[in-house]
Amino acid sequence: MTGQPPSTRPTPTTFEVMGIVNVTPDSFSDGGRYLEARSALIHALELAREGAAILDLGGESTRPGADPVPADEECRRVIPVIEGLVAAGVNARISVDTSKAEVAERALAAGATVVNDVTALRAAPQIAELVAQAGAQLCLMHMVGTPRTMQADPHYEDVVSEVKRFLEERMKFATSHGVAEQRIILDPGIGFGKTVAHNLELIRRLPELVTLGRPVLIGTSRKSFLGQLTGREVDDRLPGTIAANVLAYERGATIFRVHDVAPLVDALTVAAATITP
Ligand code: HH2
Repeated sequence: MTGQPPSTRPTPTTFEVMGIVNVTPDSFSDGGRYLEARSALIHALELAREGAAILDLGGESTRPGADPVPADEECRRVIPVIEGLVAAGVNARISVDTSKAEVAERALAAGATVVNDVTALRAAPQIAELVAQAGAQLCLMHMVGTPRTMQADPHYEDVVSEVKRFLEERMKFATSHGVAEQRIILDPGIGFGKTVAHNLELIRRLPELVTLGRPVLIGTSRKSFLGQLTGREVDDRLPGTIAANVLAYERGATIFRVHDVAPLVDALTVAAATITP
């Protein structure tokens, strides 16, 4: 996509791109495409070649209204992909996007070193101990309600301070259950129980979340607020995705969860060189 082999790129030191690998039949933008483990594995390896520092494998969709998936089925989807990535010696950290202890445990045993929990340990607090034992990283994300209910009339007095308080409290919970603070990543949860105005305000005031002292991850890729702003369908939201991520980078986010890795690596490389010569 970029016409440049990864070896010729400057090594980015100030940002990490997290490539999304959805092994689900119903994800909002690429559901079904990578359901089969082999095609998910090929896709994940391609994202690593494009410069993804982290590969985020998800076996359950978190789109608004999505149906829950049993742990066994989630494992059946993601574990073979993790095993394949490890066997291939992939040059990226493997993250599992799950809120279930059983899935986290099996993923960590198979070689994942990051657990991305969109419930921030509220669905399965035992994930804290599993992460602590494995010495893995843990992403704690803000969400109001559950994926089934989260977009029903979200309301905040002040979205940024409420998200900040929530993340601070979940970080305390995680560290009091053994997770090392330096292994925690924080995420405001763009699109999870938020209106367009809430999402934009969170990006605009991101420096307030950066003061929590942990890396901030941002997930805007192809999301519906970009569609509402631009009128674009899900497959035509890359320019909006890039704009939102570059601005989030400028405001202190350092990890960017995206479907389109190569264009984001380019955009953030230019942004980084511009900000820090
Ligand atoms: N967004 C989605 C899923 N997981 N995890 C974090 N930490 N931050 C996010 O913003 C985030 C996330 C939703 O996007 P996607 O994976 O493309 O869709 P789906 O959940 O429908 O599979």
